Amino acid sequence: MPNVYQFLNEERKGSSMKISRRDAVKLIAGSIPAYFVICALSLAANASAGVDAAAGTQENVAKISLTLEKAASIPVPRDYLGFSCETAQLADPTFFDPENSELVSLFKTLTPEGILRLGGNSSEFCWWKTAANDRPPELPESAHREDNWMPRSFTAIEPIAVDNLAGFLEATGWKVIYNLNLGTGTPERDAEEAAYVAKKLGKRLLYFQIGNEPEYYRNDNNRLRSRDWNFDKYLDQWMAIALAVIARVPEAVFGGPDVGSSGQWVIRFARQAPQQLPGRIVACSGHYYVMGPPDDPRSTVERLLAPDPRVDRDVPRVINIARENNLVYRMTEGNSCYRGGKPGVSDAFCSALWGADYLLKLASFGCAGVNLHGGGAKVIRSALGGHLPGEHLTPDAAAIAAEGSFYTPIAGSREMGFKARPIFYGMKLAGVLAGGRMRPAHFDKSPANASAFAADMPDGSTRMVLINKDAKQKLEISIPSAHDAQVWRLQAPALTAISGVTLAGTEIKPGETWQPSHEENLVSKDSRVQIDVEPASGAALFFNGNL
Ligand code: BDP
Repeated sequence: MPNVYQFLNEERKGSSMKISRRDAVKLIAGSIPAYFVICALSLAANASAGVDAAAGTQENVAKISLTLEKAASIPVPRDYLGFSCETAQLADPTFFDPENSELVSLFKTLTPEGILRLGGNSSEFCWWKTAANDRPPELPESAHREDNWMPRSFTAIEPIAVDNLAGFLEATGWKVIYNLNLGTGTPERDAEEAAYVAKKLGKRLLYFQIGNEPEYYRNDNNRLRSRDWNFDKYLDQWMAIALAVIARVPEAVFGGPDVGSSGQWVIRFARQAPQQLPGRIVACSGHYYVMGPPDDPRSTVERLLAPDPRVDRDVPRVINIARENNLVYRMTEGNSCYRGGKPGVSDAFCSALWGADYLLKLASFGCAGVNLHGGGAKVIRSALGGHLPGEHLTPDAAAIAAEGSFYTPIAGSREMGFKARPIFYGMKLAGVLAGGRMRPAHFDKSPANASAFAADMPDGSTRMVLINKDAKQKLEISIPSAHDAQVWRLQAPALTAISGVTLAGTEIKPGETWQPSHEENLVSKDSRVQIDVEPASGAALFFNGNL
């Protein structure tokens, strides 16, 4: 079979920068050639139908019309949205706890049926502790190295954390994807943990995964395995743990390989794992960060919002590979900028527009769901070997980090209270299409940096999400519709605003039921509706019927 799916590995050869392998992968994973940014900017200029260059006015308006394809196609699962958190978050059993009412309410506000994925680097350094005299495994030599970006110590997870997690999931209506430890785990210990988790969580356990970003184990800043680590060795070790888990949990099912970026590993996993364990593999999974690290000057607002050809090219391929093997594909981890996110970008309103667009683009490709990574700065810092490079970048960065990692959708703690960061709003906007079937939407001309997604909903109505990522260009969009529509706006004072974000006029607050306070009504005239979408804003349209 020709290698149609090269993903990153070919490109990596072209990198001449002196950086570690994992950095190389992540940099490439995030690199959008300047060429594309320039294209986007010039498209912006060209599509500005309203710019009156001769008169020299500043008005920048694109008048465009939108068409919807007739047939609804790809379903968007109701549990499409999700968060990803470090397993080490379970070290505090009062975090995912039904008594943690603010967190419960924020999860419910995002969606009544989400998926929490527990994993990340820390999952490789968590150990299952059931008795006071249990001792952690021996720390690998690599954990003492300064150049290592993996945890430096072990974190104990105790059964009480899983008991509370069960209550938390019950209270929120969510399910969990639970990563077991491959890096430093053993079949016996993992099976013991899995047995307890499966028994306590029951139907709220979606599936287990084994290992986090396993293709990086041989890299200099990881070193969980030696240089000769490869997929065959991985699959052998993965199987040994899976079989031990199955022996204790007869109904256990799995997702994998939860790679950082290697498409090749996804392909091999999709083909080989189900052959060895028929009926046990239910999902393929991987991660995606747009850019990073935060101290790379190329990690910018502009780049986050620019078209991302890598997503367009690679994600459909990986979803098809999964599908060919009767599996779904879930993006189990990722966000705007790896290594904890970047202040002023990952925590700013631009991330909301990126997030809504990214989530819906992946849905339109047939992705089963997306989990955006986050959590407290302390947990993320220790998952990164004690580093959080973003916290020294701006004068306010340390104060922001005191509330949460820069990319986290939910910041805070039980002591200080929780809050929804801007990206949470983008996720919620995307969520209006969950449960529907996507209808491909096309603009008649390419506006600067905008997108439109639509879905037919189970009640027979059509919904649409419009996202204008351009900072200057307003869109005047004409949509064929015999039905009126209600509109929710996603707005903020600026792309870089870290507060003042509203959806349908309302801020999302923990402990309060979020409700739209400002719904506009679009009236259909001559079988069309017109909507203006301001620069740097989004909108959800709820039509009163099927388009
Ligand atoms: C991912 C790891 C996660 C980190 C994240 C990051 O799985 O634990 O927190 O990178 O770099 O690769 O922020």
